[in-house]
Amino acid sequence: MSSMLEQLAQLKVKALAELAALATTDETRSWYGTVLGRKGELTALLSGMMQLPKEERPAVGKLANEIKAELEAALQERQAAIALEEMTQALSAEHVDVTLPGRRPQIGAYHPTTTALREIVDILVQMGFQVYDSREVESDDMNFGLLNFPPGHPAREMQDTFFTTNPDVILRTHTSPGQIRAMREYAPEPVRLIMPGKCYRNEDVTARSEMMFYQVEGLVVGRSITFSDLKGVLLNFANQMYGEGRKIRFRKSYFPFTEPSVEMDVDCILCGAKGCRMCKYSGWLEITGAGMVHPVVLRNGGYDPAEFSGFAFGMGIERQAILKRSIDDIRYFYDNDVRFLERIA
Ligand code: FA5
Repeated sequence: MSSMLEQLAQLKVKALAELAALATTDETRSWYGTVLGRKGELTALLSGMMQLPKEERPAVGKLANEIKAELEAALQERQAAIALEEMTQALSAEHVDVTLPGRRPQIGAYHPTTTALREIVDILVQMGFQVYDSREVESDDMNFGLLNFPPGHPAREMQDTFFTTNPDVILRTHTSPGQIRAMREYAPEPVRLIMPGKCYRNEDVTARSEMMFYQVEGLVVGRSITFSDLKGVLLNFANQMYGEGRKIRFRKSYFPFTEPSVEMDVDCILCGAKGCRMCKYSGWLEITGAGMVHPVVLRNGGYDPAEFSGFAFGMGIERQAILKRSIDDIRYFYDNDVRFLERIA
């Protein structure tokens, strides 16, 4: 009998020592299984009780009950202490220091190209132009041939082209091929369209020139459209885009698809035409190429030049964003350096 009582006492000491070393709630659960559970050490020990003489059994049973109650109480106490410890740790891990300076959320902003594009499109839409979506991948014919650039014509070299392995498939060098596509879709109805989009030129990238840039093409075809209409539209555009009272001037130019061809300048918005770095001390900023649609192009688009006339213009978007927001290098636009976008927003 003494050995059974001793074993119980030893079990208690060992179990209490183990319990004291536990650190987590999970560990206390497995301790319960090992010591007090149905297949635990206490049950295993008591299974030998039937071999004891009858008179010894009550004392062993009593001690076993006491130990069980004691261990259960010790377990509860330990679990409560561990739960408290775990909660304290969790709270300090999630601790919020209200004295720390706040983190400013980053506010998104439009890319300067998007802003300029929207501004330009809005002005022209308000004048009655409709947006026509043309394609970026073009045939040589659409980009050049039908726009009156004969094969081998030196004017093709004004726009260095990105070719594909198929010599007839190129990336458009300007938005002007949209003129042919739009005319072929609408002829013989009059049209008043703008075509914004990306263009690609195999050029050396400099502060003023990118390989990929945006243009907005304008095209008006109808009966008795004159150069005065072109002038009125561009003057109105300049006043809305760059402020009332702007002066504009036309310089003669050359494009195979317009005749006559011009470049339109606006008086320098930065220096009031006195001369500065931005206008290269000329007092004028170049805004767009333009002209009266060439009769050959009208015919290629499906209009009879004896009955119809029209004007077209093609303006660069980044260069206008540069003018309006005093950005000094076009390369910032597509470098994807977020510091530029934050500064310019
Ligand atoms: C043209 O592309 C003609 N298609 C414009 C036109 C349309 C004339 C309709 C007449 C009638 P040009 O090559 O000059 O012309 O380009 C027009 C504008 O696109 C330029 O003034 C400039 O603002 C912009 N541009 C041209 N090349 C680049 C480049 N590499 N990087 C950034 N902008 C460019």
